[in-house]
Amino acid sequence: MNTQTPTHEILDALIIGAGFSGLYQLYRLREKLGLSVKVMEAGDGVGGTWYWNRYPGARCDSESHVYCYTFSKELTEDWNWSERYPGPGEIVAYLNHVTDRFDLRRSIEFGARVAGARFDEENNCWDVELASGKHYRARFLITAVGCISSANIPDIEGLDSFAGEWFHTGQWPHDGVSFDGKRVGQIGTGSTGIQAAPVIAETASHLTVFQRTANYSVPARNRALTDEDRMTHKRDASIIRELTRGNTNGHGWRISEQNALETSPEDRKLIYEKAWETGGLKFRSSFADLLASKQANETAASFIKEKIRQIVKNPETAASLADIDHPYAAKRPPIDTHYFETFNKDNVTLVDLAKTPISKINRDGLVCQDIGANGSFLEILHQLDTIVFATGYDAITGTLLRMDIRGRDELTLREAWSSGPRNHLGLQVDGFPNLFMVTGPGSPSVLTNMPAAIEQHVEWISECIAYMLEHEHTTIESPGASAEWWVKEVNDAANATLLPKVKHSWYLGANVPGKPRVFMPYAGGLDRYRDICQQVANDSYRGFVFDR
Ligand code: NA7
Repeated sequence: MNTQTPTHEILDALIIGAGFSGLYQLYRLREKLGLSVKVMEAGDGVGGTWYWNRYPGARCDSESHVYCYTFSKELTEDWNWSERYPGPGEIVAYLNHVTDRFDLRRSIEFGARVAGARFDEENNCWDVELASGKHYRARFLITAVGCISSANIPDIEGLDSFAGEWFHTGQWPHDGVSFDGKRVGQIGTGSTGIQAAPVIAETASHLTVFQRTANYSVPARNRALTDEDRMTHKRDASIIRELTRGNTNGHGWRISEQNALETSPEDRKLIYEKAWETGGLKFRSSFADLLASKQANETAASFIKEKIRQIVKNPETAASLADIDHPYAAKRPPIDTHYFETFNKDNVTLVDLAKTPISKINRDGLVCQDIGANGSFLEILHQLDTIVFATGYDAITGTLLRMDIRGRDELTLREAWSSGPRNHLGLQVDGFPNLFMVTGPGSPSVLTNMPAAIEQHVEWISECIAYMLEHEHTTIESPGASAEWWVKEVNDAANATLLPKVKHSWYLGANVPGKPRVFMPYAGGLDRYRDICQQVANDSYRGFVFDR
């Protein structure tokens, strides 16, 4: 990073990112604490993840009435969601509404990509450098960069030689992509691929879905909301708020207290059928023991696999789609609109990469390898006009580590996390004073309905800064021992579940070659996490050190 003396503004706080986290953090620090704050946003508009993710079929998996802020009654009153699950257009419109309602835009610099930040030990402030070369100085630096904003584009030989077009779902052109009459290849069958395939198949002349790992999915059952739905959500807003704050997952429901293994097979089937009809992520809350016991999980897994075999008419395709190698919901469980039904269309083919792995891309398309009966390799060319990479993200740490962040003694975040992310409560890293992370690694983040986790983090950080102002503290940081304790808590929480028991999962960083294989989110539940953070604050920020 260029260390030229910064000449620009000196702020109380600089926030990176203008999505759900950054906007609320700006509001809390500027409006409630009266601080001088600026948000640096790489995009040309607000929205964060949703600003970039405009791929076909993109839709939030949280229900709209909980995928929103709860801090302002007036805001809840004056916004009307149109569907059970909001799409990117509506979420971005909501965030623009919030931005204007609270006059936030004047504190946001758009097209401002942060290249790096260095802690100036002499002046106890952060020197932040933008890609443009511009500098800012700020006492507090808050990353609000989201968890899935760095695209993971696999390094497949020959991509440069491909004569057609290719796109990653997380960097989708804002003016759309036409698939009319095109032979489209989609790589990836995570939440994104499962949403995209049915929509791409509507207009493509042919869609080939390349599946590396078969995946579970439950129908989303999206629908238009009625006036009555909206009235109920507004009337019950405070009850819903308490519910999302007081449960493990931040959604608007509780996990059943009943165990699958203590329920008769007949009753269990009825419960799963009902959950399948209701649709959505709530399916995973059908029983208390689904993520704790392999045997219990197997009951949900085999129910869904049976549904796949019933829906998909071609037995070979059905077998590949249902050949799932991990426990249900041990990876992020997708929800869909006619995903499995899509494979009954004449213009859709599944390629099972477990049988014929990708070997390269050439001018004409994607080449897979088949092993002949005599052990010889055969090449199969899938001719394509367009390739869609629905291959996910360098999640949770990727965006943080792409910036050159340096703490005390020029220690880079990349060095500090060379064996995986280490921090205290998912909020602060040893050696990086006055740097806070919203929904970073070690916090419940992606295991929850994100706005619920975001509000908790933003409120905790804001209260911590208010405490520092009141007590005239200049810096706050967390010593290594605190990180050691918290990393153990994070590992223990994950190991009490089936979550680490998968081959490729972005929760584990295992989807990105070379990334340390460490379970990153805190799996102990948002309610428990909230309590721990509150106890730490009540105890004068136990485990943190002021004015070292
Ligand atoms: P995911 O869940 O990481 O899914 C990525 C998919 O791409 C998954 O099926 C991967 O297979 C596949 N993939 C990744 N790399 C390759 C290569 N090299 N070859 C073939 N297939 C590959 O990302 P999503 O965008 O779907 O979802 C991310 C989150 O966004 C989601 O959970 C929601 O929170 C919203 P794998 O399973 O790793 O074998």
